[in-house]
This record gives sequence, C-alpha cells and structure tokens, in this order.
Amino acid sequence: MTLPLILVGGFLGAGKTSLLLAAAQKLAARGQRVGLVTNDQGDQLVDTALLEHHQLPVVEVAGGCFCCRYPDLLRALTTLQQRVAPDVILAEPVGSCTDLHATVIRPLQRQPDSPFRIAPLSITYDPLRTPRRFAAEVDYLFQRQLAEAEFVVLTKQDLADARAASQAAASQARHSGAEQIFALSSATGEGVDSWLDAVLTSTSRTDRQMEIDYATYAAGEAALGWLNASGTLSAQQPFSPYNWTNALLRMLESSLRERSCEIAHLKISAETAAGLCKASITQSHGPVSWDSSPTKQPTTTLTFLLNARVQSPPTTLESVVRRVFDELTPSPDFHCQFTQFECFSPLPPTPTYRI
Ligand SMILES: Nc1nc2c(ncn2[C@@H]2O[C@H](COP(=O)(O)OP(=O)(O)OP(=O)(O)O)[C@@H](O)[C@H]2O)c(=O)[nH]1
Ligand SMILES: [Mg+2]
Repeated sequence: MTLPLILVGGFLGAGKTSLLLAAAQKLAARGQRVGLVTNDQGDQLVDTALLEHHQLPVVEVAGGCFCCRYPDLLRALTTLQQRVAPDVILAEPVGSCTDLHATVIRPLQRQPDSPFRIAPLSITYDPLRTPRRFAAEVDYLFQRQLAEAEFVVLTKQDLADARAASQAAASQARHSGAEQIFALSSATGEGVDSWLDAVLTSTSRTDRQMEIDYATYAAGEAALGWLNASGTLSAQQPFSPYNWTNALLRMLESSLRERSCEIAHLKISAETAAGLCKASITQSHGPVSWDSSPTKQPTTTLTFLLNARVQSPPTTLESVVRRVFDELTPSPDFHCQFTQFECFSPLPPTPTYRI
C-alpha cells in the first residue's frame, strides 16, 4: 500500500489532462517517476498524443470508462509498474463517468495485495462551465461528479473570468460536500504544488457513499455524441497547421451552435515534422485554447486526431464534421484521408464491480 494512485475526474473539458501534465512535470522536477493512465469511450485519443508528446509514460484504457473496463485498468496499472516503476500514478477517468468510489476506488482498495494508496478523489471543475446549457440528464452527470468529489479542483485560474466565477463554483462545491477545495492553473502551474502535496499525503475515505440513478446517468451519457477521427491531410501548396487547426475548431463550433448542439469538448492535435499543434474549444461561443506552442511553420502534410464530445445525435455530429472538413480543405487543393472515423453515443454504464 505504498504507491500513490491519484484519480483526477470531472466533466468533459474541465482540465483533467492539463492537470495530469502539469502535475507530472512538477513531480519529475521533484525527482519522482510518474506513470499516467488515460481513458475514453473510443480510441485514438488527443489526450494520449499530448502526454506522449511531452515524453511521459502513458497507457490508455480505451473503449469504455474505468468502471466498465476495470480489468483493463488493472492491466494498465500493471503495465506502468513493469515499464517505468513509477513513484506516483495519475489516472484520468473519462469526463462523462461518475460513481467512481463504488466502481473503481473501493474495488481497488479491496484488491488483495494491492500496492496502491488511493488519494482522495479529485474532481476538476471549470468555473466557466455552465452545465445548465445542457439537457437535465447531462447536468445530472455533472452534479453527481461534484457530489462524489473529496477534493474539488477549480481550474483555469490564470483566466480572469474563471477567477471571477470561482466563488460561486466554490460555494457549490462546498454545498455538495467536498472536503477541500483547491484553485489552480495548470497553464501557469500556480496552485498545482498545494494540490499535489494534499493528494500525496492523504487517502481516499473508504466509506463515502453517493446515491445515483443509473437510468438518468445512462441517459446523460446517451445524450452526448462522441466522435473520434484520425487521418492525414496533404495539400498542393504549403499551409499553416496553426491556421488550419484554428479554422477547423471555429467552423465546427459555429456549425454546431447553429444546430443548437451544445459543446462539451472539441479537441484536435495536428502533427508535422516541426511539432505538435493541440487546441480545444470547451463550450459553445468559447475561445480556442492552445496546449502546445502552436506550430506556425507551413507544411504540405500533417496527421491529425479529432475528438468531439457534443450534446447531439451522433448522425448530426458526423455530418457536421464531414461537411466542415470538405469546406475547409476542398479537393483538389487538399487531400484528406481519414484512417479512422467513429461516431456514437456511449452505451449505458455496466460496471464490473459496484461496492
Ligand atoms: N487557460 C487555461 N486553460 C486551461 C487550463 N487547464 C485546461 N485548460 C484548457 O482547457 C481545455 C480542456 O482541458 P483538458 O485538460 O483537455 O480537459 P479534460 O478535462 O482533460 O477534457 P476531456 O478529456 O475531454 O474530458 C484545453 O484546451 C486546455 O488548454 C488552465 O489552467 N488555464
Ligand atoms: Mg482529458
């Protein structure tokens, strides 16, 4: 029971991966070896690509959340232990997942000969998120995630608007029973050490119970369209990967908004010989936010990953994405080839264990 395992949950786009990255870099600076686990309903993940780009050891649990893919989670943890012998493991459950105490934390705590000391469950909360823009079942997911938090982490504190909205978010978190509330910025690193010190020195309470209606939980996930696509883009003339990424996100945002499809998270990574561009939009009308220094050097070819989580039927989401690609990169000037394209709504959660 010596290896700290830190679960960082919270709604789509709240800042989980950014916190994993910032925390991993702080831990490396403290001389600690870190292992990371990402998770998604599909595969081809922008999050994994971003963490790997920073040379961090990361294992993916794909095709379902940790609770439904519990044996895969165990395998991922074992793989990390064998591959890098980490001093700390950070894991990010998919952003539509909740009920983590019953389905992940307690089963792990009861695992015979478990090497893990599981930290209090941290739930990231973007103070700028307005969950009431979503259908009631999606809002229910968001509220259950908050209700299960031992630690609530208010993210994006380098943004003045987020700081201004944090008081209301903190009082909501306090009201829902969080034991501690942290406010931090993964972008600047401010506040990350205080949160790390807390998760490294405390343990999740085994007796934390939460009521949850699985039918509403399933309806919340089913209301979301989930799209993962990857491919290559080539052009007759050099083009800027930064401009392309920016335009793609903006066109997707406006097309989805026109159809009243609320955005949970649109994220894209584009890789060229010169580096990686990674950017997101986390709500309708929201700005494009950049995660790695945007590659502005023109290129004639790039590979991309696109992950979109939107309140929309999958068919609508798919047709919007295909149309935007056609409009932005028309042939014969461009040639876009999808190597993978999947679009679906998550199936009802069926946890391996529920204790
Ligand atoms: N300015 C600023 N932006 C942030 C911060 N943390 C996250 N973001 C941005 O918010 C967007 C979403 O962040 P992620 O870390 O990918 O969110 P997530 O919770 O992992 O999202 P999912 O995996 O889709 O559920 C990214 O574009 C980040 O750049 C922060 O501290 N400051
Ligand atoms: Mg993420």
